[in-house]
Amino acid sequence: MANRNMFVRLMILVAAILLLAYPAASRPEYLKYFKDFPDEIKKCTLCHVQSSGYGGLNPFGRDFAKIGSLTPELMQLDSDSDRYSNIEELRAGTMPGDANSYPGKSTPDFTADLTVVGLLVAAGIITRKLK
Ligand SMILES: [Ca+2]
Repeated sequence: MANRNMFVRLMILVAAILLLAYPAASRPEYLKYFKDFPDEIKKCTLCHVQSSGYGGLNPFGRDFAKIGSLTPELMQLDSDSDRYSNIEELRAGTMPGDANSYPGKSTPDFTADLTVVGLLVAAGIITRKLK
């Protein structure tokens, strides 16, 4: 019985690690618009406030939703008011919806950091339960 409980807990830990380690990806129907741009922009925070894709749209996401496609009008806008047009940012691999990300200064991707923190918390919880 004890071995079975330990096996179940180990499987839960493995599942948690896999879920935390799997990076969130942009939805394919929107990602197709950005296929010719650097990989650095191909994540949920291109259009959303949070890397999970929740939390609403950022300024670029709102402009994209309003216009509906990558039109010349959208490309010439500076959605996040950081003095770089959306097309300059997309070509440079920086985020046109984040004023703290612009050519020459990209924002770090916190997804990897959050994954490590999540793994450490999960390992701590499981270890504590096994004692
Ligand atoms: Ca920006």
